[in-house]
Amino acid sequence: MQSYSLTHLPILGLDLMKAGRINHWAAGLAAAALPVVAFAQAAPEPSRPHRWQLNMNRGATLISENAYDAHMIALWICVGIGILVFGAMAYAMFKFRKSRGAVADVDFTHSTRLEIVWTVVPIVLLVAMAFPATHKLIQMYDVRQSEMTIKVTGFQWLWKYDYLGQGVSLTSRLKRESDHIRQSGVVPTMQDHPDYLLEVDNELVVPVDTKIRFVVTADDVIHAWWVPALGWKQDAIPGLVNEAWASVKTPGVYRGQCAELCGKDHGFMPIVVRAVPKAEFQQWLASRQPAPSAAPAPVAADNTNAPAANAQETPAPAPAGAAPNPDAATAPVAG
Ligand SMILES: [Cu+2]
Repeated sequence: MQSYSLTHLPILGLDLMKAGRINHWAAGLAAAALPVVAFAQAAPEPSRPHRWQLNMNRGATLISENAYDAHMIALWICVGIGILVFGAMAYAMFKFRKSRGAVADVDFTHSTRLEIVWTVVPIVLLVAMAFPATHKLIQMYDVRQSEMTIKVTGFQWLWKYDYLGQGVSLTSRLKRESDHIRQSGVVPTMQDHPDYLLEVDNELVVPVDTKIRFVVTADDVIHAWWVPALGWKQDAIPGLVNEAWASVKTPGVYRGQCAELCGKDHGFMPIVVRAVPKAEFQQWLASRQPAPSAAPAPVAADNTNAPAANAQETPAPAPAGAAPNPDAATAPVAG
């Protein structure tokens, strides 16, 4: 019998539930400490967290950088306010302490001048922060002039990606290796499996420096498509199409997860985005596309026409309403 809870945080490299299952405090603590060690040694991925990292990542898109900048502006304003307020308190407590003969002013009621100051200053600060924040929010939702569109569909418990207008579709689900590890009872180490629960069979390949519009929906329950390095999280809701966009600046691998509790395998539907140079992307896309219509009798125009080497990697799109993948349905029972 498998339970699920928010203690599944594989994005942090921790599967606390699995650690708890072996009923051993020391092993649990070791499992929690290992990711920290391993992150420092693992191969560089642009958005991979590193040891003692305190701040958020800058991410790989304009939107994520906007979010980072807004966060830093607010942070430094807060630091300034903190220094002023705690400085004034410390000064007052030291300067006007009782041992130096200070006497409390019991007649003081209010100061109009001070009240104006502490009303106007926060207003100015809020307005000063609201202008750039609004500008960035508007930019975030502006999908005009997109160069391509990818449709993301959430299923229990995998993702389907359609490169709209390109004739390319693929499904992307937790890599079998991660599945086997989690069902074997073995506690995976970050040295052996640095991307445990964050690897998929088919990665979402995208070109860099290309404005990509994502339309996000779901087939069964509400999921959410979230890759932190892209700077946004979008709900995937059956019957609704949400949208967002990304233009990845740096080639690399960016990992994410479903971010909406969507059932017992919610913690096991990772997302892997591989951003590659444009030329490489065109090559990849061509290799996935249906064979060119040299033959005058095209049969079904789907990816079953793709070259055999790739057809093997591309599972058939999950039919709506049916269990999307027999493995997905049976795997957890075994565990
Ligand atoms: Cu989900």
